[in-house]
Amino acid sequence: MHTDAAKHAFIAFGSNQGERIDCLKKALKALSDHPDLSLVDVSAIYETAPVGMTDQPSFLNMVAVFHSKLTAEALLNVTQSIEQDGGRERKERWGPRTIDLDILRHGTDTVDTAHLQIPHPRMMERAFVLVPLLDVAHHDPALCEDTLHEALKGCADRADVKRISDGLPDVDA
Ligand code: PH2
Ligand code: MG
Ligand code: MG
Repeated sequence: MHTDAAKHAFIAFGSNQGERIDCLKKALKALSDHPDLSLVDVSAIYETAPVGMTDQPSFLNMVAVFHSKLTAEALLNVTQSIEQDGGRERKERWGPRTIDLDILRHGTDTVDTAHLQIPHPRMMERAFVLVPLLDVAHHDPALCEDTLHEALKGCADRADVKRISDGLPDVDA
């Protein structure tokens, strides 16, 4: 299902299994190729220490912004099918994964159902989300960068987020 007014969709990417860069690339391309999504910008890529379940490999994290003509629910279906195509197996909550795609924001939508919460309920508590989000936050005037910086000060993982590359510009690769 799709609507005509495009919204800014902010999607957080995470990978800590397999060829992590390739997993990010493949998911970015799949989202960009969707007829109702168009890529606006990507953050840099960050290597981050695992949060929550700490006994697992380090992650690569980034955030991408799209113009979305989908509904939030339809976007969730798209991200979940890309996660499945990326070989993700849901074994344990917060465990290792080839690709995790989390919808952070979708325009000014608020959604609170059993399987989808937007804005993402934990986004302000995690430096591995906030640091890449700050790279692209200027695309949405409703996202206040001062608020993000303030939230970042309270994140226990803020020292464990290291910029490793300027992003994945070559979506067609
Ligand atoms: N995702 C999680 C749990 N912990 N830690 C890091 N560093 N990066 C993640 O993307 C991540 C995590 C659950 O989705
Ligand atoms: Mg996640
Ligand atoms: Mg997820």
